[in-house]
Amino acid sequence: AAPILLKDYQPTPYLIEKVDLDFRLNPTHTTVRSKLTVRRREGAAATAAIELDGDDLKLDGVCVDDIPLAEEEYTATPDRLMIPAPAAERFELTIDTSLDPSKNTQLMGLYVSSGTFCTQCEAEGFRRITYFYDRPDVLAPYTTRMTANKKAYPVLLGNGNLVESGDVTGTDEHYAVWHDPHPKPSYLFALVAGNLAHISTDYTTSSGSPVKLNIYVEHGNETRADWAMDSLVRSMRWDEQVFGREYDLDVFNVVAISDFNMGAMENKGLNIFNDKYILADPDTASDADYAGIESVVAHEYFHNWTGNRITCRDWFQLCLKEGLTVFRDQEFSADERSRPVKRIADVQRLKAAQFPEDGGPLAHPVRPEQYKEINNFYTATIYEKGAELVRMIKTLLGERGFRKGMDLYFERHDGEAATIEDFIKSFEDATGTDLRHFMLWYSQAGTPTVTAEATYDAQAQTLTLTLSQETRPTPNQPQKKPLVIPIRFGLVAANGKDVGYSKVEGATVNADVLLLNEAQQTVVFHGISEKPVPSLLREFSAPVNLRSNLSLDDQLFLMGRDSDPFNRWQAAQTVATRLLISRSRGENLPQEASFIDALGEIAADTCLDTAFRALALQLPSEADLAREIGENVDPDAIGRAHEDLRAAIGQRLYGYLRDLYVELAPKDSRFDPGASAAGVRALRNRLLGYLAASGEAEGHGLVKAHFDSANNMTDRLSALVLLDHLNLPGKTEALAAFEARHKTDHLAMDKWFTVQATCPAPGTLARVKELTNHPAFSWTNPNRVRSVVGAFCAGNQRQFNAPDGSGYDYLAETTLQIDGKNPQLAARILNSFRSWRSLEAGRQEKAKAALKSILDSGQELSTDTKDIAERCL
Ligand code: BAL
Ligand code: ZN
Repeated sequence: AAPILLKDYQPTPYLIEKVDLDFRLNPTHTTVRSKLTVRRREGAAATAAIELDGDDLKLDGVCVDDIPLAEEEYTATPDRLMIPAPAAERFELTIDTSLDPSKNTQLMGLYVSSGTFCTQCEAEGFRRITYFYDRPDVLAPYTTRMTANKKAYPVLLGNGNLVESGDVTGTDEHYAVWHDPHPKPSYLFALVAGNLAHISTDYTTSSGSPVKLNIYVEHGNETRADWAMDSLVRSMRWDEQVFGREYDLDVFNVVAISDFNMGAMENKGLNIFNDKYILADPDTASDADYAGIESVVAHEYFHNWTGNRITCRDWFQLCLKEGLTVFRDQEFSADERSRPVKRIADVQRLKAAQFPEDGGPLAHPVRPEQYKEINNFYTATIYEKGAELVRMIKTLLGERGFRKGMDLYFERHDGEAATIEDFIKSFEDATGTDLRHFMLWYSQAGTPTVTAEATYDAQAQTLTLTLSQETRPTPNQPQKKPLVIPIRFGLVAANGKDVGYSKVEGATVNADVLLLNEAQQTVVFHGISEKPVPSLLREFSAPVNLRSNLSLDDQLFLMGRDSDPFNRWQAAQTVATRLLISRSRGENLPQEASFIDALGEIAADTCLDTAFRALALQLPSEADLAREIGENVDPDAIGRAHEDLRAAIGQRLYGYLRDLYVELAPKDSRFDPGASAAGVRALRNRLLGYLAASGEAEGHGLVKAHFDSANNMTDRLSALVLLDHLNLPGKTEALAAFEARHKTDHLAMDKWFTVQATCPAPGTLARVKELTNHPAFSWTNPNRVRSVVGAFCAGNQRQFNAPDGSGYDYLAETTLQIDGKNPQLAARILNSFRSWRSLEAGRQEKAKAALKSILDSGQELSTDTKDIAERCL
């Protein structure tokens, strides 16, 4: 199929003024009557056809102004309904369709999950319910009537406010009518019908409007929704305080569903969540889960303004809502927790998920210019890099300028479907700043590499920074231009303080932000009386790779002394990366002992946030190292180097880390999910990791004791990973104990699956295949598939990349197996091939053959899977 192009955008010839939907819900035979008030757009030709999208639809009838159309008056296929030239300028179009939600395994449109009817319409799921202009620029108010069996489906939820409900006399059915007054595109439509329990809270907005907040879960899970509710209330307050945005309906409903392709969905007034991002209690959810719930609940809530009230003109603008909303949820979590720790976590995620995408065959701009399958563009580039661009705008304009720009954006575009140009123009107009050059970040793919060389001239008292930038070619973009790169910096003196300077030449510098906007710039700082160590890209002020001529000793200095916590962490990562890469090549660098001692100092530094200490003690992952090496990668050599350095750290610091581990033991058994208590658990588990890696029998014993005494999932899971991945005594009993404890809880069992699927030891693939026969596993549940197959392919560098190609063949086979049922899920796991070209030649050949086998299988592929396989090759 031909790709869809941004430059081809055309508004529809007709507008939809009003949508009235009537659902008669039945698992195998649901009928939908859609009444649309249609008006020809001003300026559109009177002869213009109305052409609506469908997907796999069965049409039962079509009327114009209540008069059935004769067959020759329209054409209908499962994917399209066309009325050649409607006679009137304004008319009511009634469309009847029927569906079998029980057979909907794609989890797009209307489907049934554990007996509950639910919907997923973004991006193009509404067209699987009824024929419609299923595109984000057609906005209308919706009224939804639902009728269903009262006993099986006592809860009936729709968008907006409930206007009417009652029993259908003489039947065992009841009905509810919901009205959403805010015009919205079809992708924000939702309904839920099921037998669900709920928890409620009364919220009052800062201007005094009451809102009922409800979270719906399966019966018995009510208390596990408390943290999500707490997160929701805090998010609502934060958006009022930080962005001046209030909620706008009488009720806000959230529903947890167990079969869900995405993390969650921001449908207007009726958010639907993957239950992984709602359910939490200390026994089944880790600290990472608590943090994840907090940020996803906030993210979906924040979409109410950035996504719903102001939506996207077309799917090319997806980052307009996603990048911006990720930025907003990151800021929320930073305010609720530790800002530097949150920034480090966000950068880790960006580098782990987005940098490899940007450096491989799936690279695309933050605002793509073409796509074949929009589902494949819910990517780390749109989301995480998109958020980085918003962050850079804030860095360039400052706090006040940023807020002024956001206010203007809300004022100008509320109720509209907007573009990136509209967004940027709001900042330009609000602050008088020219952001034309900045727009290149939206259209140019690839991660720039910034190179910095510092030279100090003692006599002239100058520090010269020679900066350059380069972005490698990406698919369809052979030539790259220089970008505007804000580099936050400090020049660190021996005492750890930033030195001042009298003047600077060669770049615009605003406070501590230097602008690199050419391919090369030489920047001279004058009046510098002692040789400083430049600390560049503080707070990770731009999504770039930084290479500098700082020595390992300079980096060790920054690791211990930089006033910017992010760069202290980054310096530790840079040193560890160099040590590990050298080890993977068979060399040990002399600075290793100093590095390990510096880690020991950070571990014990009680002036630092405990969560920060835990992060600073974490070595770059094997995947991080593969990305840094970039070509001819041998995952086994990296894995060995990683194991060896962890063992070296454990051995050199053993007694010291053990004492600290004991000292940090919890004083009582109460569980506190807050950031500070989670930070202590993170540090203690990190220390345990080194004690385990040391090879000391005592350390191994501590791991088993940690597992046995754990009163929360974070500790239990950390110990289980060590027992399993290091093959420590007690591993088999621990795996069995975990399984016995959690066998009825699918989310906890996902963790048990993932621990085993990510074990770096040989034999894991056979174990993965066995796990897919476990009673708790299901090929139709996306969370289960991701916890086994996804975890193995994306989270097990050594075994997925086994030199015999067995991991690649397994991914190809499972992709084909899943594709017929759930194309989105199949395409998503197939993304694990995205870095195959950076591997050594033998593995490259095997990966390429596996990818080709998907295209040559003879099986009819979904557009989702075909698109990823073709682009990867
Ligand atoms: N809009 C899809 C789910 C999310 O990003 O919130
Ligand atoms: Zn989102």
